[in-house]
Amino acid sequence: MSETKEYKNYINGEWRDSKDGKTFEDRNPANWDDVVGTFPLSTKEDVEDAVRAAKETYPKWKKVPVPKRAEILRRAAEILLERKEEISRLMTREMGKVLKEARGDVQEAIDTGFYAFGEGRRLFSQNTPSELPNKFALTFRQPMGVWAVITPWNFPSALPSWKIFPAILAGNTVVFKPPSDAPAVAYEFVRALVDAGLPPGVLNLVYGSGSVVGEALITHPDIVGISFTGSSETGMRIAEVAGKQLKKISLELGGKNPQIVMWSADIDLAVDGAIWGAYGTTGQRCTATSRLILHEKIYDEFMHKFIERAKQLKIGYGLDETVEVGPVINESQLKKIMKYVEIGQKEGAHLELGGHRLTEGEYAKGWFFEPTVFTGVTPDMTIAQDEIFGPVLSVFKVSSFEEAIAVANNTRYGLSSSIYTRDVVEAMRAIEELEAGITYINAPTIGAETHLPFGGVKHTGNGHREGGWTAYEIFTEWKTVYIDFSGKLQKAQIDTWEE
Ligand code: UN1
Repeated sequence: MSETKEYKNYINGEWRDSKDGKTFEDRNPANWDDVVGTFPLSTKEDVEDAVRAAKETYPKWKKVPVPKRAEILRRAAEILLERKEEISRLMTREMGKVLKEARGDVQEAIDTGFYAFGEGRRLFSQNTPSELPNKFALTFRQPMGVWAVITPWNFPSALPSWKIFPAILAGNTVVFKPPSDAPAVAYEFVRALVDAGLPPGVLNLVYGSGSVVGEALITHPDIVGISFTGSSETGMRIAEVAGKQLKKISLELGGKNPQIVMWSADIDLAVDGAIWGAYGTTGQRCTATSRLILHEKIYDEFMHKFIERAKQLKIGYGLDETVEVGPVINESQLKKIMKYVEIGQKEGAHLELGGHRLTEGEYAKGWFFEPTVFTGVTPDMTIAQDEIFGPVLSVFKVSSFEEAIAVANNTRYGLSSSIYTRDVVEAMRAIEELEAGITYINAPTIGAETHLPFGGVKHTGNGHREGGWTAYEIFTEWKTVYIDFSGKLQKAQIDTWEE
């Protein structure tokens, strides 16, 4: 066990306690006796202060040339790189993902920072011909104002980076509400930007509950846009508020991601992919594989190999480098997973592996749950439809490619998807027919790279894509400019061109 640190909000360039001095604790999910830190339980007034600071800073920040803003982000990414090991260890301690994955999470933020640096000298816009002579028609991107950024605990450094780097590079200012289950890494992320020389007020950090801080933020009249990753319920609440106030929103919500394995697939490769996709990050990714769709011809061979592998997964505290599956995030999430296991059994699915909480020995003080497999799942079952966000996999048996695609698409979500096949026609058809924002061929549903669009169709999102160049679409608005140098009144759509 290591030290417990006292953390503060960051508002207008100052580290501050909450207005009424209240705090909350962040505990290690692998050992609840280990208190990582205490954090301000902020009030509505703290949110007011943060939004005011961001609003006052906005006119100055948007005047800073984009390549100059970008230099600060490059320094922040360099600082994250220097501190990568320390932040990764803190991440494992506060939210349980195994160290190797924690390092990947910090690397995602570093990559996103360097991408943002490059984008600072790009941020391309268009120049297009006018229908009239002696007239230019062109566009450029403008920032929008103060954005609220609300992130989940499962990617404590990657997800803030996906939102905050593009938002501030584009010239917006930000109020950031981090998750209460991974607040210390959020502090490290903000500290990297502060140490890189980000001016006061550009990024403000307010800790606290969703019901107080989150609600005050999303309803604040000076917030122009809300970027959110998390549950569909909260996403719907944000969309409702934004609808009434005409705020811009970018929502990244649930997933129920399928991996299809066809009979021509390399079975060992597909087993590797499914193990990593289903149990990496203890199944707590938006992109986690939660449905496995197996062709009947390879079903027995695949399942035999898969169960053998799943049984051997080493569960424990992720700072031990040999551990492969960490704890789930907290008690309420553990209870939710247990509830779904109960529902699965009641609805007639067969519990093939796992299904229990681990409570003995090294697991006594943590939220550990066995890697779990349900077979005989049909698309109408609750466990086939709801996002469980834990190490629970539902397996379907199908007899054709068409049936595999139909089962895969039978969900309200559409984030990631995968197919293992050596048949090029099946691969090409899957690319076209799978209803998802991301499709992997012969690779698992997890593993998105930061410079490509990331997001989903149907109830997973609202049409935006984070990552790469598309993130900049979210945080900017187009200005269209017409420059007429003909010296006379020219009427579009009416005047015809004559020499
Ligand atoms: C998420 O779960 O919200 O592709 C993000 C992946 C990661 C990102 C996941 N690079 O699984």
